[in-house]
Amino acid sequence: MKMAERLTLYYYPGSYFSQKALLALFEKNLQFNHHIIKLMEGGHIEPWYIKLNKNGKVPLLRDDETLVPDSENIISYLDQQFPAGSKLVPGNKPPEYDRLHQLLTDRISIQTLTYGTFINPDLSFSGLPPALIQPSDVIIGNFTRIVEKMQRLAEENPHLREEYLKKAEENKMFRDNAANKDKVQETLEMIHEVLDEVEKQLEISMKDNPGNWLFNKDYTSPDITLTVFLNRLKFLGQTKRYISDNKRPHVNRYWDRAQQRKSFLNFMELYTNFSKQ
Ligand SMILES: N[C@@H](CCC(=O)N[C@@H](CS)C(=O)NCC(=O)O)C(=O)O
Repeated sequence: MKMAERLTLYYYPGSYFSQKALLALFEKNLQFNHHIIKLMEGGHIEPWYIKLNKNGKVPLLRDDETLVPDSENIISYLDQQFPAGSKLVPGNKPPEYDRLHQLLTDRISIQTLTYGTFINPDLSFSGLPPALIQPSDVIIGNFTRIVEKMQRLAEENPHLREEYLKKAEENKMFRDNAANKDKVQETLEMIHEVLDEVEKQLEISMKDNPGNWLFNKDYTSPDITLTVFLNRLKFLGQTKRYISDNKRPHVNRYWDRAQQRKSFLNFMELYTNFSKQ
């Protein structure tokens, strides 16, 4: 079976967690079918998709009959199934690997960071790209509409009722946190703490070799998370709040290098082509 027929990624190019799965596929040089799930149009809450992934989230990987939800699971799955290409999850984990990985994946709410900056554009350090600026009541209204749609779908699909009601509650929370300016500022502060830890680790790693990634010469799963995170900061006009030649110089150099990595360039090409459509 050709690989392009074997693997399918259900994703949205602008979605943070989808971007992690895409980078992993590109790191592994894998061909895959692209199934775009349009989040803004509620593609992720269509009953057929909820049946495949009861969390109603992207990304989701299908490998023939196997369904793998969640970006971290997808990265581990690809690493086990396709040993060629970068080794994304090392057998012998370097010191600090687990602690830093957890910090990068769990500490910051990406929803509060992203939608919080959209709803409070004055909190963007260098400003949002004009195309992304919308009145905050429109953004909050879009959330409210999708919550109402989830509640309606719960009534229309009794066998998926629990899944839809759980999603409705979660999305209300995303909306309320993003609309709460204090919460967004708290999140922006927390990023300083996370990046301080990253800076310390990179200083150690890059002392051995300036071309090293987070832990050594290998670009692993936490590097994927860090790259996608730094890209999200850039997208939101937040990079200069945290990094420059004088602020966390190791993270700054890392980010310059990460943007030149082939997997990132592949991702950017895909993202740019999609945005042009
Ligand atoms: N832990 C999951 C999180 C996935 C996630 O939150 N995806 C977002 C897009 S970036 C989503 O599908 N949001 C829609 C929703 O929660 O209703 C992962 O790592 O894949």
